[in-house]
Amino acid sequence: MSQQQRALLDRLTAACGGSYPPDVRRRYFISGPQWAAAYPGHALFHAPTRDPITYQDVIREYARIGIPCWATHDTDVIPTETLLTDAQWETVDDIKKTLEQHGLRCSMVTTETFHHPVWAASAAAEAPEVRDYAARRLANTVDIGHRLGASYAVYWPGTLGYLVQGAVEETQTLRWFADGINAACRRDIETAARLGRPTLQHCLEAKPFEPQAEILLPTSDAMLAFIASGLLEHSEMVGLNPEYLHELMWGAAPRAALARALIAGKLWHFDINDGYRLKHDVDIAIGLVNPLDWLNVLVLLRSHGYNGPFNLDYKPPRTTSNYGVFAVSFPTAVDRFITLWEMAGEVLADPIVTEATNALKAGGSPASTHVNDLVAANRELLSLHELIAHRIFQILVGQHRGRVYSL
Ligand code: XLS
Ligand code: MG
Ligand code: MG
Repeated sequence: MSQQQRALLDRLTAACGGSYPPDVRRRYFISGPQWAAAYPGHALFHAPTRDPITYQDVIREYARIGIPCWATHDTDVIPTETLLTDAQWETVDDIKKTLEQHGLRCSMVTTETFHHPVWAASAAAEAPEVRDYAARRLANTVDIGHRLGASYAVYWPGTLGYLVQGAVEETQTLRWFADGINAACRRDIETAARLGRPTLQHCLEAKPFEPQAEILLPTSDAMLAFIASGLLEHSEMVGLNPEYLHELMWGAAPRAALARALIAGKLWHFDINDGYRLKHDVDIAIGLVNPLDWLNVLVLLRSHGYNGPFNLDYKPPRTTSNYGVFAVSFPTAVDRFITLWEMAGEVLADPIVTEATNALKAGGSPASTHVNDLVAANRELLSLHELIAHRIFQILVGQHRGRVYSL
């Protein structure tokens, strides 16, 4: 039965067409997180629907699909109790070997500071021993990152916030949080110098709600303000890992949030996924909800020469099987990203978009500088805004290549 169903899945996936061979997929700086592929489908109200899988499974399958990079939380691969002991290095070295065997590289490492009971009051808890432990865990992740050849470390602060008000003093907690990042940067400078490697790029990731009701650093903008606050000893080592859906969740225009990170020179890493405004973190795969917005996001990033990772931080839905995770979910997500990225190139090269944009920028040659003449000179030109949006829609659906839909 399940063999037949797999054959059906494979046949229909192939019938969709539009997929890229693994060697083409590998040309893009795409990373696959350990936790995304290994997510078993659990949630507060949901039991898991998939069986556990290992890093060996994930790395092997990513290699087969053509996902060139792998990323992980420390606890995705090493039990909490084993971290910070010599035994952790056995696993790290085995991961290194597995990555090499399959021709993958580790691009990013991150510390789990939200799931384990020790983080009940966050990594910036009142208790100094918890904060000291957090600093050691963050520094340890830096060392793991160097050992695996990573270039990025990500920090999603998770529980940094509260359910009920009054006990947590925000300014104090933010200072304590900065102490943890400072410890990671200090360790990075030492370790990188010892190994003759460049330091990592440390990237903060915001999420407006979950797993707390109130979050101290809820948006990428809040993270930018935190980086510039003076609390960080090495703010030049710290940038952003925005997540597409995390910005939508608070009602932002993701493209505008990314633009603010770009002008600050802090857009270093990008978690790509999809979902709905003002809803929880559903982590749907890229392009399944907002393909037009995604196309526009990628136009912005391409036009600014963004060359950091595109990290597939989504969760295959609970209805997808273990088999489907690698047969359908990951290859189709990668292919939608590539398609949208290439389409973004088409938008940038499109003669209609280019001519319209240039015409808008040239302005309307007003008869005088009087305000009424400025309005008159631009009146017809400004209809180009809507024309450009129409053209981008056409590119999204392939109509720029002459395809029409009529009876
Ligand atoms: C959770 C975050 C998490 C980070 C890494 O919502 O997206 O997966 O990307 O800890
Ligand atoms: Mg994320
Ligand atoms: Mg998310």
